[in-house]
Amino acid sequence: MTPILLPSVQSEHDVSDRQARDVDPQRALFTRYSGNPILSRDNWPYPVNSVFNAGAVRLPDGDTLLLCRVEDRRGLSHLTVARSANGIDGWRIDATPTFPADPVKYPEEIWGIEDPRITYVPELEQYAVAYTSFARGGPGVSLALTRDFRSFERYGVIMPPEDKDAALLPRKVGGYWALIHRPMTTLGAHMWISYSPNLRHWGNHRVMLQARRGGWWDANKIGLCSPPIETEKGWLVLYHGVRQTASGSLYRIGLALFDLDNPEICLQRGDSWMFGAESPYERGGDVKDVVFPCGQTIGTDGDTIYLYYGAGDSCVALATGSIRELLSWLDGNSSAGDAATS
Ligand code: BMA
Repeated sequence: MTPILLPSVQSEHDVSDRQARDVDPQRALFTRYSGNPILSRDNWPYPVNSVFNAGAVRLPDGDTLLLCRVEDRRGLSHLTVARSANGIDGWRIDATPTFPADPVKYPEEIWGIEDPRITYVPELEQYAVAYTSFARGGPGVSLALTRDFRSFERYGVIMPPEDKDAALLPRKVGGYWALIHRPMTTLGAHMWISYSPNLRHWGNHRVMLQARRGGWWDANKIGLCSPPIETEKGWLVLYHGVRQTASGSLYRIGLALFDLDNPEICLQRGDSWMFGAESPYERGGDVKDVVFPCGQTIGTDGDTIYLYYGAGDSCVALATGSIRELLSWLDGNSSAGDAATS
């Protein structure tokens, strides 16, 4: 295995060097793992077309669990668990689909389920998995709870089509559960937040972050990537922006920071994207020029982000970054929230 920068091997000197570094807008904020991609159909224990867009969580026993979107050879997706002791290699993959679509009981899943985002919810002592359920009406948001990623309690569709890119916040805000999601409306493809007393009935829907317009990298469509990261400065949100070009869509990743107590308030939004398709496995694949993170874990130092992302809609790749560096980059490269919506 090629070494990757792990928090345990960093010295105090390294840390102070990083703090002292100037904020350079061209500096790469994420470092790709040199052994990428970490998972693809070649690793899979049964025949599939592709493995990508995985939710991620660090389990109490220290294992990293990826809940991978697996597209079968009909073109329909299901979710399968892969576990690893170091989150990098040695993946143990369930022999059969862990969480298949169940279109008999849940007709909204007739064309499969996609793009899970996992949130551990301490109050419930369970993981909440928000995923895309795909049927004739288009993609919608469904929710399931699990303690062990073996049995799942389905809540069914919680946001009707057309909606996707959803994750639950890990705790209640103002006494209500909060869900970030991306409905398609006549206003455009913006990120919204909605609230619920019981995870079943949702209301108080508000726009949280708008796609920009015109020539911006995140004009046309935006959507949540991995679940928000709670920091002292606010909810740190990675979001994807889509730029339509003559040769297709470019999916790239930007950053925004939202108020901890009122996540509808955008405190900062990066002007430029900070992670885009560069490597062959990102620029090629079934869908070219796509990086699509659905999950991350945080290292034992509380700062290192292990970002798991789908590359080219074909495989899962890993990149590492630093929460502190992302926050400091936002300080030097962002507009105030309001200025960012034009
Ligand atoms: C989005 C989602 C993702 C996919 C991406 C690029 O709309 O459907 O699942 O990775 O497009 O194709």
